[in-house]
Amino acid sequence: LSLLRKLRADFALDKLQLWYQPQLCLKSNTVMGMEALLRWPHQPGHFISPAVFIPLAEYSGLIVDIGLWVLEQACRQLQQLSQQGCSELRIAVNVSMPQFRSPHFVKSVIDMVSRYQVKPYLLELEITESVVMDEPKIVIDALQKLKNFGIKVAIDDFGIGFSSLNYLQQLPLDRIKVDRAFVSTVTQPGGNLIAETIVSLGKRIGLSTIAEGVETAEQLAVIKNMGCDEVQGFLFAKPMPAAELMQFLLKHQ
Ligand code: G
Ligand code: G
Ligand code: NA
Ligand code: MN
Repeated sequence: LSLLRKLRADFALDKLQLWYQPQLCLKSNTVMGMEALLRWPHQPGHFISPAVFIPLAEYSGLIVDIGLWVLEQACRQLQQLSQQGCSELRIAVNVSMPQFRSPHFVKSVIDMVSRYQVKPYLLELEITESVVMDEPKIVIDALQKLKNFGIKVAIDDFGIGFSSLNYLQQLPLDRIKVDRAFVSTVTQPGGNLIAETIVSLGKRIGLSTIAEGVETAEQLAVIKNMGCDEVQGFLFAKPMPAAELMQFLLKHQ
C-alpha cells in the first residue's frame, strides 16, 4: 500500500517515464515502430518493475490516469517523430481493463490522436487476453469504435491466456504478438511448434505477426524461416528512453 502511495506521488510529480522498444520488419530489415513501455525510476539507475507496479495501478484504478498520460506521451512522440522525418513509424501502447471500463476512454483516445495530428494507423493498442476475458463486450465495443477511427489493435502475449481462439474471431485485430515464452524455445527440438502454429494461424486469418523476446541470432533464424512478419527483442534493442530513440533510428534506417 505504501508502494501505491509512492507511485501516486511520483506520477503526480511527473516521474514516470515512457521508454521505447523497436519492432523490425524481417523482410525489409527496417524499424516499423516501437512498443511504449512504462518505467518507474526509484533510486538513481534503479527501476521498479512494471510487473510489480502495473498490477497495483490496475487494482487501485490509478492506471486510468497513468494510461491517459502514456497515450498522450505516445501521441506527442508520434508528432515529434513525424516532424523529424519519421512520418510512418508507429507506436504500440499497452492498455489495461480499467481503462476500457473508464467513461469516455474511446473519446479521449480519439481526441488525443486528433489533437496531436497523429495518423490514426500509427497508434496501436496492445491488449492481453486477460483484458478481453474480464468483460468481452465492453472491450470489443470500444476496440470496434477505435478501429473504425483507424487505430490498430494487437493481441499481446498470445497463447498465454485462455480462450485465445474464440477472441481471435471476435476482436477487431490487426496483429498477433507471439509471446516470448514460445520464442525462447524455438531452437529446442519441438520447441518451435507452437510459435510456428501461431504464425501460420495469423497468416491464414490475415493478421500480421510479431515475435516478442527474440534474444539470439539462432532464434531469429528460426523465426524468420517461419514467415513471421516482425520481431522485437533484446537482439535488436532493449527498451530505451525517448532521448535515445532518434539516435537509434538514424543508425537503423
Ligand atoms: O517492460 P517490462 O517487460 O518490464 O514490462 C512488463 C509488463 O508491464 C509489460 O509486459 C506490460 O504488459 C506492462 N506494461 C508496461 N508498460 C505499460 C503501460 O504503459 N501500460 C500498461 N497497462 N501496462 C504496461
Ligand atoms: O508483456 P509485454 O509483452 O508487454 O512485455 C514486454 C516486455 O518484454 C518489455 O517490457 C521488455 O522489457 C521485455 N522484453 C522485450 N524484449 C525482450 C527480450 O528479448 N528478452 C526478455 N527477456 N524480455 C524482453
Ligand atoms: Na505489450
Ligand atoms: Mn507481450
